[in-house]
Amino acid sequence: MNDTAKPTAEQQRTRTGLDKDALKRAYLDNLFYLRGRFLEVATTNDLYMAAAYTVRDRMLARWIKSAQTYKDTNARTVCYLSAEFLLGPHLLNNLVNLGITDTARAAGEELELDFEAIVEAEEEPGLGNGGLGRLAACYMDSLATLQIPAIGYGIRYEFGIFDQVIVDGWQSERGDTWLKSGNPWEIPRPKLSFPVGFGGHTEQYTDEHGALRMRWLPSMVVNGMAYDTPIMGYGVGNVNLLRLWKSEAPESFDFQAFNVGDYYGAVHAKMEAETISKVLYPNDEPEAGKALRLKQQYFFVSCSLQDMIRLELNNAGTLAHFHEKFAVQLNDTHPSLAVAELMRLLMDEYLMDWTRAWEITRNACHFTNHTLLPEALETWSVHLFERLLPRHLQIIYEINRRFLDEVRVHFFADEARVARMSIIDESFGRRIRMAHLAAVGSKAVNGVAALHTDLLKSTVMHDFYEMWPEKFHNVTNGVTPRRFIAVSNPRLARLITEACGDDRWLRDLACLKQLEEQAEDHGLQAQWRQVKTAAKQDLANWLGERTGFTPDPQTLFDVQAKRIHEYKRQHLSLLHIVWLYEQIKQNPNVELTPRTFIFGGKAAPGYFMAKLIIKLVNAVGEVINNDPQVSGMLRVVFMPDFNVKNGQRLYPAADLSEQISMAGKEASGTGNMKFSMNGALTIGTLDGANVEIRDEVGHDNFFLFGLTAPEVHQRQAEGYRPWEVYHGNEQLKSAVDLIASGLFSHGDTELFRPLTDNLIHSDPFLVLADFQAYVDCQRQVDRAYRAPHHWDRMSILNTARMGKFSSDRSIQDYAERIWGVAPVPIEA
Ligand code: 6GP
Repeated sequence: MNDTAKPTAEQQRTRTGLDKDALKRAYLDNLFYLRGRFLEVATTNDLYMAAAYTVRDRMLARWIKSAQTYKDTNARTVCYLSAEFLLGPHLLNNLVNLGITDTARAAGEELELDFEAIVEAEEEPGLGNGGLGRLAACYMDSLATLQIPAIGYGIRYEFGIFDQVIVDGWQSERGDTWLKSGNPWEIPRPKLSFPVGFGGHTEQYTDEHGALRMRWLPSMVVNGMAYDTPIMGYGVGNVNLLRLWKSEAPESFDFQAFNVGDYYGAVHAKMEAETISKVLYPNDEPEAGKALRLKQQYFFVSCSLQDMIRLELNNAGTLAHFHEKFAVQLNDTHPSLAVAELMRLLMDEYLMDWTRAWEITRNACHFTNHTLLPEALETWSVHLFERLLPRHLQIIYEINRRFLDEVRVHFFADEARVARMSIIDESFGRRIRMAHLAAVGSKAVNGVAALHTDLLKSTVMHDFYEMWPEKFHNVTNGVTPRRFIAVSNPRLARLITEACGDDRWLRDLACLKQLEEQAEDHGLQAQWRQVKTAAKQDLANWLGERTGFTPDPQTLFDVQAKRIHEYKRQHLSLLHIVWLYEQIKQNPNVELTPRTFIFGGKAAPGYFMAKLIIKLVNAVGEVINNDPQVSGMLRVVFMPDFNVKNGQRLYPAADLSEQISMAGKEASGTGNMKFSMNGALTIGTLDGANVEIRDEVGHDNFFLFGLTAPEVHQRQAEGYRPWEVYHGNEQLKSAVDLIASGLFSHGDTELFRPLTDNLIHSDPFLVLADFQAYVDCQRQVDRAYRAPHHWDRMSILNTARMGKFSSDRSIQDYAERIWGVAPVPIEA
């Protein structure tokens, strides 16, 4: 940057100073000059926008300095390719990371602003479905905090995950219009855009050196335009970049068509181009025929790789060291086309030969698997590829041909294995297995929790593991304590800081260990309980306003919040609730700990059974909450529209966290970590990261139940017969029967039949098999909660021992073992 163009230190202090007066001045300035308002007439959105710009202004100098320093030092950069980034609201998080929350609050007070209302006014960017997208956001936070140069690449969906409203107990979807009031956090870069082709055909030609080459002549080209969002590290000067692509018709487009008089044709083509980044696909839906989704994947992968190539050519002038400059991380298979696209760019556009291009590709890419669910393992029909990406299909065939030759040599004459490992699945029409493409084209493959990685190695990727054992790694997931403690639970954050003597734990979560020695201290316990009760009261008030039902904070808050899916087994918890209800009805004096069961989560719009589970939660709640005989003991409430913002209300308020998936199905889980960090105890199976959480917090401080993954496997191999379990357990049978009886459906015995029939006759996720163990375990929870000192001690120990589950630790693992990247510190 030209020095004369740079604001002077004095100018910067007044414009972007961090003290209260500077904040006040800047705030009024932004309100006036950016929103054209003064305080008396400003709307809540104006007030929020002015606050957002005031905070963003304070990040910009650091952002530019980070970019400049990364460039000057030519530092190795992580490029995190993800179809989803579930960021959550920015404002408070950025205030926390800048370390000016209290100052901003004080400035707001002097201006007589309602700080909470302004924070509330932010509409979160819901650019993700659940775990995978939120993990990407936590990793962006930790990369910046650990001062690692990184760019997150994804799609700027105009409509993110749908908003959920509950109508008559059913989920109803509403379009998410997060951009309607403007997005103050992003900076559009109209000049930073890349062409992305689709369709057409390929042709061979001879280049000027007489070499035979291929080129692709697409039938349609769209442009990807960059929108940049700064990602602020905590307590450091590093600000990294999240670059999201929006699809547009090339500029020349409309003019051309206009000239030949085809106005409507031009408008149509423009709309088609803009459709690509229009909407986020919900997961847990059949992929069939979703050509648009494949287009999205290719679109953002191509833009991102072209951007990296641009950066490298600007800096190094050659692509020979591309893989040394960039560590490309493929967040599940959604960006796995990167393998083929990087090959195409290097060979067809930059005229590299296959061997060198392959060397670069295989050393640049790394692949994370996030699920073992067979229906989530992406495949695309060869036919669709032929139509949309003909050149990539050729490249994939050639990658596969060379790879299968290696397989044949490695596993001498084992054609069955060749068929299993092939990137092309020939069994049901020809399909491309994206996980195989990613595994073959990557330097490292990792699972997201120890158990998940073991299962990955022994099941879906077993052949690959046998061929390349050194390629496989485990990196256990983590979550950011900045957002999930400091932002969501400020009272707890203050208490921890007080108890630990400083706030180092926010940067090094292992420091929480210090709390251990005070876990028995009744003074701390009392404060701990106060903090929990206050959070429960906040949640109760919020729920009261939204659902008309205000839970009693003196009851145990038993929370299950996550996507609604049969494998996660929300219906196991429902069977327990119905069973409890029967107990109380039969014996009103039965000794039980009063509980409020709180559910939250979205169902994929096309997933009938998941939607029926939501209906059942609400139906059971309607009956129980209106039954005066049980009202002191048992309540059930569904929190509508579970998203990051609402999650932040929920995690601090939970006493008990439900992590009850069928063992072997939940790759990791990250909600389990967020709850436990906030002092909830977990009731859970030995699944995903639960295994490691239990090992860390101590087996005595975790409520374990249920079949293990090998037991599940065995049970299914023997031929699992749920109707035998149903007939063999009186209590289970009566709970299932009560649901079928119509008691919760105004006498309708058909409504929940798909659910109860499915449980009795098929029960693919062993709900019935785990029922008794679950109920018994819940009885232990009941007893434990009635011993407050004991409970508080366990709660404190849960928080104290969560150090491992900071996303800082996960990123440290990736940095050392997978990416080989080092910090580039920028002073704050
Ligand atoms: C999820 C897994 O289901 C969850 O267990 C894990 O914690 C999370 O990823 C982060 O690793 N998977 C997805 O959300 C997904 O879409 C393709 O997988």
